[in-house]
Amino acid sequence: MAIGGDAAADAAADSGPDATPDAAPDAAATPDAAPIVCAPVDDLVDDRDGDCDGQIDEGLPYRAEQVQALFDRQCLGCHVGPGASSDLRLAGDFRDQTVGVLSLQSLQPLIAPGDHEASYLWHKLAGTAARLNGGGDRMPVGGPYWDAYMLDRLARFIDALPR
Ligand SMILES: [Ca+2]
Repeated sequence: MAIGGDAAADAAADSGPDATPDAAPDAAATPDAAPIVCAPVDDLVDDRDGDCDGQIDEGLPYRAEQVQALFDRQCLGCHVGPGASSDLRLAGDFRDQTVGVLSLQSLQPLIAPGDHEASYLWHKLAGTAARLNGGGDRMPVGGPYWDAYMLDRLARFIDALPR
């Protein structure tokens, strides 16, 4: 029977001399692999996780194009074109439509250059819009929401904008 034959073959393979020593060649190969070099700190905005902690360029400001790429991916479902939600458009260069521009929800600047705490857009992403007399849903609506690492990088970008 085929079933019996397979079982016998499996048993032979499991108990054969090659069953267990397979790990040895992999272990021997490890020293030849390219070494992973982790710096003590991730202190360059280079889009790499320089200190191997799972976060890219943490503690450093986003570049404008990185913010735009996030907005393009997460916000343009609603914030684009003539019918844009809250009359906020984020396509193209978001800075043209946010820096020093008042939010219709709170009449606070969407981005107050040099001051993320006064920036309504930052609070909408952080879920703290009520602090600036705003409200509505945390953005992006339905999530995934920006985590503390991303919010910190956006805060640093805003804080670095000339007042
Ligand atoms: Ca890192």
